[in-house]
Amino acid sequence: MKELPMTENKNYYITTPIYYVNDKPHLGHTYTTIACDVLARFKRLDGYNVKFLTGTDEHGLKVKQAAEKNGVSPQGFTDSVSQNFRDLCGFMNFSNDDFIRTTEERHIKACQHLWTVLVERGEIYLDKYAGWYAVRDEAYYSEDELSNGADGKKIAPSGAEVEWMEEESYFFRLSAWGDKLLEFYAAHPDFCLPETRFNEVKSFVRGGLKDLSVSRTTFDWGVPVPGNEKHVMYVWIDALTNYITAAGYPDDPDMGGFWPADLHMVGKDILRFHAVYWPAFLMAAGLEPPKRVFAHGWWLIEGEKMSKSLGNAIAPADLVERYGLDATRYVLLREVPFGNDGDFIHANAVNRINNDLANGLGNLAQRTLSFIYKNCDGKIPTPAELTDNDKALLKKVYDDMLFTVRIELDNQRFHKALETIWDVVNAANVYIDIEAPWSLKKTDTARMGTVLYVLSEVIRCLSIIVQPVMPKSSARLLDQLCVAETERGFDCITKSSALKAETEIPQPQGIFPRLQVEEKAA
Ligand code: ME8
Repeated sequence: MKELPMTENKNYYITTPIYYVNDKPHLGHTYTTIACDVLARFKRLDGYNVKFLTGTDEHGLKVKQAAEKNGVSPQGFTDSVSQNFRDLCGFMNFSNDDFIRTTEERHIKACQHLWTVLVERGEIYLDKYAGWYAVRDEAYYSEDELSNGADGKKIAPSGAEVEWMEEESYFFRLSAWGDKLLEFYAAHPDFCLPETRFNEVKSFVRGGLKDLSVSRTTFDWGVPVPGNEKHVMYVWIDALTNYITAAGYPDDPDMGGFWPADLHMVGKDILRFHAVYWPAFLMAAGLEPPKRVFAHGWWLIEGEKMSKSLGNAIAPADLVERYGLDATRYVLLREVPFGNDGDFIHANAVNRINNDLANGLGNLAQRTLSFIYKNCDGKIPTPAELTDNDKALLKKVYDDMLFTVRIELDNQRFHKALETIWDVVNAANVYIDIEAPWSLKKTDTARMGTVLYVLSEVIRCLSIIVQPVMPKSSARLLDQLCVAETERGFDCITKSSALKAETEIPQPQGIFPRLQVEEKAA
């Protein structure tokens, strides 16, 4: 067994963005949370004390306008839409430890405390703001960032319409933090991934930062500014603070040992807020920035970003109904290199499921366990002496697989982690064809027993390591091998936890159904 990297702190704190409640959750939101769920489950199985946070972002003009459009109060509106996101967690089998809403008392208290600290430290001051504001993005843009829309209206780089706004506003002294941010980036070369996006962040900061308007007076659906209730906080200072609220700020100075967060997972659309503004707010308040921000790519539909405003969104429930929950989770993380944009193509999903799950892992388990069930009295056979071929396959499983997957996942390379696991699946399928237990049945039953034992052991370890991605299917596989619940952690991917020979197994059931060809045409 290769040495595990030593970690001084066995806590792991991972967060999703908190999602706007102006509409139903779609595949894009689901994707981010699946990625976090996989990492949270992986770290738990790897012995970490995990805190996995998701939630909803409920303030701001956009939400207020959506509530008005629906003829309900902002609170009534956010209560019902936030519940959709909470329900999604159950439906997608997310293992989040907390679900935060920015309208909760604990959060309002944390925002107001942070604000007060920033004021006391001279980081926030009152002035006047005039500029082009996009309600859809909840952001101001400078004149040179805008283009002209078809009807002569000015358009932000995101495609949102902007309007001229003038208001008294509090400002955060972001301009004073440029050099300190650059120093922080230099000292933490892995702070932001993928690297290309980190480079964009650095050049944005090098270009010079302006002070940031952090309060609004034009609407009241937000956290009141302490001491000046004409103002509510800018939705991003409110939203970003959720990450420390959930860790226990301000009451617990140690934040339960969960700060700085290990990973904020976000889409590339909101990287600047997380990699520039958030670390600046935190440093200004005397708090540490998070350890990493990963900005993944977008799911596109025919080249356009999938989004609620464009009306082209895929509903997660549709995919789950079509492919099953675990297969959906697998496909989303395997199809597109994590970090890149990807077009969701059903025919590719069907191929992926049939090749990797039905023919790959599913077939490996089904043919091995059915063969044992029929030919070995339903008991895991006792192995005889191992050949070099047996040892080579087991070495991959015990020594190399987890070691490599750990490195890939610590860099959020989900596709590479799965590729590593499927290299073992493929090697085991090659092994079974070469060793041909069905022929050994007639010539050498002792050797047949050894081959089947080695295969069962490989399937046991594969089932353990795929748990984060496919929790339900892997649990069924482990049940079929009679692996106890307490023997499913990554510390059991070792020879010393190997299957006990002569264990009686139940009649095997197929785990990954092959999808019908006609679904390809859909
Ligand atoms: O920005 N592909 O919330 P939001 C992949 N409230 N991921 C996508 C996606 C797509 N087509 N569309 C959305 C907000 N996402 C703020 C965040 S955090 C302190 C505040 C995912 O509801 C992706 O993670 O607009 C993106 O960053 C997030 O949803 C935006 O969610």
